[in-house]
Amino acid sequence: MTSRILVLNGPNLNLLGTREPQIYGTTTLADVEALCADRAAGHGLEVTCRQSNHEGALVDALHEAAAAGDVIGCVLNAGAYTHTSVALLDAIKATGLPTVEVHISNPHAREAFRHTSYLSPVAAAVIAGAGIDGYGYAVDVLARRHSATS
Ligand code: CA2
Repeated sequence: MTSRILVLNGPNLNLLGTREPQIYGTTTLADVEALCADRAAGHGLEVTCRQSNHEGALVDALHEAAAAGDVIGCVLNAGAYTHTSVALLDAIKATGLPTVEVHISNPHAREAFRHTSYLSPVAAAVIAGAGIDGYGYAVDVLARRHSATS
């Protein structure tokens, strides 16, 4: 069975490529998911991609991935929930799923309320400000980590 990475995107990221291109670029979410699939394939891995605007659905996606048994980690852009969600923090911790936190923009160069991440303390790595490329780097981190531990 081929191991998988969960690529999980949070609120409003379904709008990628259609609004605020000066901040988030012109690449669509489908393009991002294809990028992750290509990158994962280069490591002999597959991806499962999910996006939700609802906090509980994101928590459920993490639980389901951890229960599946073949998911080696999660690439997570939790969007604005990054800055608010104890529930996602707890889900990452509780599932033990290695999670790479990704941000397209650099939240530290933006408004003060974006400078705090509830997720970073439990993330395996944090990649911010690299644009869409950050998703590919996150797949690399999980793949290398998996091959080093298996
Ligand atoms: O830079 C990132 O990737 C963020 O996670 C994006 C979140 C923001 O709340 C975080 O502070 C940083 C917002 C996602 C909104 O996505 C949109 C995409 C296209 C158009 C409008 C919003």
